[in-house]
Amino acid sequence: MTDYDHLAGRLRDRGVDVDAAERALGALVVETPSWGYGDSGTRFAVFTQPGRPRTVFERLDDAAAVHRLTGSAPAVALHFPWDRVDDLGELRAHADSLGLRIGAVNPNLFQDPDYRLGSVTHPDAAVRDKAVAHLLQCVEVARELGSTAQSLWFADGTNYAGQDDLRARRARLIASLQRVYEGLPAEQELLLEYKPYEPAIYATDLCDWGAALTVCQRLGERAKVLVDLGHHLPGANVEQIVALLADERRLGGFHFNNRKYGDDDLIVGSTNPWELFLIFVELGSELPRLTIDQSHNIERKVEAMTLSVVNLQEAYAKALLVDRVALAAAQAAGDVLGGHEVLLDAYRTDVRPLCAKVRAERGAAEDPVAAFRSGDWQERAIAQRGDDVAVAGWWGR
Ligand code: RM4
Ligand code: MN
Ligand code: MN
Repeated sequence: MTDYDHLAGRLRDRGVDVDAAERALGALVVETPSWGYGDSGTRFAVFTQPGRPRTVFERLDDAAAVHRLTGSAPAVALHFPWDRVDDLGELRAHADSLGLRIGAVNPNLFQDPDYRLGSVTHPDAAVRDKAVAHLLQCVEVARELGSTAQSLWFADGTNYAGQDDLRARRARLIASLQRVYEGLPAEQELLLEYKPYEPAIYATDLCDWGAALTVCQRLGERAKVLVDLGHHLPGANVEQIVALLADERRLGGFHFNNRKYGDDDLIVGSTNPWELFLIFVELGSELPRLTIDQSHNIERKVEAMTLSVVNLQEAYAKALLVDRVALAAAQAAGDVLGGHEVLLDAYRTDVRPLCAKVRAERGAAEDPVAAFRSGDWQERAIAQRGDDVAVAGWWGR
């Protein structure tokens, strides 16, 4: 008897609809980030890797490799101007040829020196106009690429009490975003990402889910909150935030990564797999946009991204096994640990054989990380692309 037969048999005995779980798992879509394939670093150094992609076309090639291995990563989120090309049609065609589509478009309002005091919140109207113009340009870029979301993160904030007026900044933020929202075609959503601190140290303009949600409510129903798992103060109950936003129909999506201390951007599921599982339990079968936002500085990019997608598949698979009927019954009966045990039972299930089967059925690898490690992807990338250290990474582009 194979591991899969053993697992499927046990699950069926427990009343799990294994076929339905496999169908749901097979439909999982994860967007990987173009910026997760190029060189990156800490604030102390950028680590260049031999064979890294030199252009957005090559970054898509790497994303396609992750999709081939995992079967769940058919979309790629782009960052502009880092991914700027002369011919967007050519970029879209390249994605098509690889079996990929373009995910969320991420504008960049945090590297231009003009944004020293903020972008959409800047005290000077001319700088705000410049920021809004970039955002509207990204709306057009998305339209041409067939993307359905603008994913916005602002570095805007202040470092010292008294540096600027907090309410005036909020008013400027809302007024600027209203201009963007008005220019948004019906098929696009506006996702607002919050973050408590960094680079602003005293007051970040979109510091938490409440700040983001209330701005979204002022904009309109296609404005939704994006939850980056690394953007909470220690101890925050992220799955509860997810429940609240989903209940308000304002959960726009995720930036998946994992943290131990700050916004660490480690591989999702590497430090807190229980939290990741609980988030998928909260989501149920209604999944919003799921994007990876990580910084792989010393690990090999394609391998790290592959492991990230596998970790998401396993967390989702476990969540699909939760006995919802038993959970509701325990909750209704006031059985404090009964519901907890239902969750533990699903979480402790070794779902790897089930994930392997679903991947194999989709033409992906049974064990994606092992397949990557035993293949010659890295060697071929080095042969084709060289290891020229002069290629700029994501800081420098
Ligand atoms: C931020 C945030 C954004 C990402 C930038 C580079 O901390 O997570 O999503 O675009 O980093
Ligand atoms: Mn993020
Ligand atoms: Mn971040």
